Parts: sequence; C-alpha cells; structure tokens
Amino acid sequence: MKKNFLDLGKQPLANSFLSSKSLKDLSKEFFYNLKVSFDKKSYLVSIDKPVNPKLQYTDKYAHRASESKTMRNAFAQTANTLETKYSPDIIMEIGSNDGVFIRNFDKKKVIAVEPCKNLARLTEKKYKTYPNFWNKKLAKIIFKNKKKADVIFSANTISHIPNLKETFDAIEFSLSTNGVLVIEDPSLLSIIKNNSYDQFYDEHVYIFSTLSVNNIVKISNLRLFHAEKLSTHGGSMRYFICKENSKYKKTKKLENFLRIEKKEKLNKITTFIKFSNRVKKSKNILLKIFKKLKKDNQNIISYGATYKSSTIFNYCKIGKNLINYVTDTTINKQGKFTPGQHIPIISPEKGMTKNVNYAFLGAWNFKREILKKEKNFIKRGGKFITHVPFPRIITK
Ligand code: JHZ
Repeated sequence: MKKNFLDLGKQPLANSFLSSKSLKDLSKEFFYNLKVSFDKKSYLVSIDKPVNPKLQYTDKYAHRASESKTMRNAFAQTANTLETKYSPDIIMEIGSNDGVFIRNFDKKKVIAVEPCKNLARLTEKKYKTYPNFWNKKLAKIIFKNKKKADVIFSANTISHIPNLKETFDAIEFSLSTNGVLVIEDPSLLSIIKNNSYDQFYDEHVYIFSTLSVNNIVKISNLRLFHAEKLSTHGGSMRYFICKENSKYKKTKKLENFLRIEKKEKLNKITTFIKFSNRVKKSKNILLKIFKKLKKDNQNIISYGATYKSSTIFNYCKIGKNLINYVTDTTINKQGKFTPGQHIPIISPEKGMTKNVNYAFLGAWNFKREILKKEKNFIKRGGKFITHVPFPRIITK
C-alpha cells in the first residue's frame, strides 16, 4: 500500500534544458506533479506517477558522467575492484552514459546498453553498444548466441526505470550461474539525514534503501547478498545481487545495514512524514537567505546546472529574480536555460568573475572538488550557499 508523504509541486523534466529558441514557445514545456510515496509492504520509496521514459532519455540527454574528476576516479576504482574480484569474461553495463566506466575494460569483454542515442554514439565505435532501453526483449537479443554476463554493472540507472520486475527479470536471464549484478544508487538513509530532497526528480523514480532492495529483487528470483556505503552523489549505496541459487552467502556487512536502517525506521511512514516537514522548513530558510542577500545587493549565481537543483529552484521558486545565472562545465548545457525557471547557463570561465559574491552549490555533492577548484573565489571574499544538511553560507 502506497502513501504519499512529500509534495514538491509542479516540476519540469530535470533534463529539459531550454534553447533560446524554445524559450519563445513555452507552451511545449512539460510539467508534472512531483509527489513521493512510501510503500508499507516493500519499503520502497518512489515517485507517485513516473513520467514516460521516452520523454526523458532522448537524443538530447545532457548529463555526462565523466564531467567531474571525482566520478572519473570513482568509476576507474570500481572497475578495477570488479575486475580483480570477479575476473569477468563478459561485463555488461546498463546505462553506460559517455563510457566513463566501460573505458576501464578490455573492449572484447564489454557490452554497453544506453538508450540515449547521443550518448550511445560516443561509445559505439569502440565498444559493443546497444542504443536501447533495457528490457527482456533486449536481453534476449544480446544473449541469443552469447555467453551470459559474469558481471552486470549499473550506476544511477536501475533507480530510473519504472518497471522493476521487468528490469530484474531481464537481469536474471542475462547473468551467468554465479554472475553478479552490482548496482549503485543514491541512499535513502543519506537523503533523510542530509535533508537532500533535491534527489527527488523525474528520473529518480525510486530512491532505494537496503531494506527495499532486499525485498524487490526477490520477485525476480534474485538475492541481495552484500552492500557497501559510498560517498558519491552525497551518499550512495552499492548493492551486490546474485541469482537465488548461486554460491554467494549473505555478508555480515549487509546484515548490519539492514539493522541500521530498521533502527533509523526506514520501514516506517512516520520517518518520511517528519522528513517532509523538515523539507518545508529547509525551503523557507533557503529563501530567506537568498532574499536577504538580494536585498543587500549581492550578486548570486548557482554552481553546477544539476538535475537536483531543478527540483530546488522549481519547488522554492528561485528564479532569475534571485540568481543571475548558473555555471556548468558541460558544453551542451552552456548557452541553454534551466528547466522551469529559465535561468541562463554559462561556462565557469565566463561566470566566475570578480562581481560574484555568492554561489549556490547546485552540485553540493562535489563540494570538496569545487571548493578546491575555486580557492581564488573564496580568497577574494566569495562565499558558497548550500542547503545540505540545512541552508547556510559556507567558505569551507
Ligand atoms: P551531478 C545527474 O544528476 C542525472 P545531477 C542522473 N539522473 C543522476 O542520477 C545523477 O546525475 C548521477 C557540473 N560541474 O553529477 C557538471 C561543474 O560545472 O551532481 C554537471 O553538469 N563544475 C543521471 O545533474 C553538474 O555540475 C564542477 O566543478 O544532479 C553535476 O551534476 C563539477 C564537479 C561539476 O548530477
């Protein structure tokens, strides 16, 4: 039984950056109601009414996973660990984005699945890349005359696919007898602790907890046997899943995560109602900070045109009245406008000028990398604004 606990209002697609041409005809801008619910039976937290994936994963997909040094290093390290641990003959990635993970492997071993055609084109010359949505039909095509996968890896993708039963069924079909599925997604516990409600947007159909993953994989004859905590994306989890009858034993680490999450009451609706109240407070305090600075004639920009910040700007109604522009290193975001609030996006080279007094950390998950990069901004008196775990001004 699903119960809504959070209403983030009318939201655009977080990936729908507008060109100056599309700004002229806003009737085409798509909005949906972003409500988040909790299922008392499976403990799964999900968007109440997911958007059609065909509207989201188009050939204009903006996010490039290799854009930050932190993520390039994290993926290289993960690839190395999986290679050493499982020595896979075949490794498949679901949601290969710009190839930041697969490029660490011998190309003969790799199968990539990436439905955004602009991204699939980036890897298809070197790696076997399927420009399709992951489902059973595709799994049957891929593995028709091929040895099954020893490792299936998927970062920030499984939580994006509405039909989990079909997704996991297709994975179960594609794994070798002792093959391992390794998935990484934002951690529900970290979101609750950080008050990072911006992790809720159209693409994050699900925000997993260890408790919910443990339940949902069972419906496809899979078994969660191990979990690890990650620092990426403001707190993520890496889940290790195998076929029901394979050789892996449930680890103590996994049991510990399940215990912690029960202690933190991630299996109770009351936890999420309290979180929802904290979100409302966070919005009010953040708005107060912005309005006060603006009244004092301060120049405020935002750092990183993240999907996450689309939720914040549209929920808090932070627009061009409060933010001059957003900087982002991603070439195909530059020159565009943010979804819903239509704030211009420019390069950091153009944007991090002497006039800037405050920069909102849209990419707060890369705080360490950004503060290191922007030492000169801080030296000359520039300050950052963040909303995690509570809204405030920071310089370190
Ligand atoms: P970042 C996307 O979300 C969408 P976003 C997706 N749904 C998902 O799950 C996560 O990624 C993984 C820029 N940047 O990674 C680059 C700078 O400009 O937090 C990116 O555009 N300067 C798939 O968008 C953005 O910030 C910098 O120094 O919330 C970061 O986006 C750095 C470090 C980043 O994901």
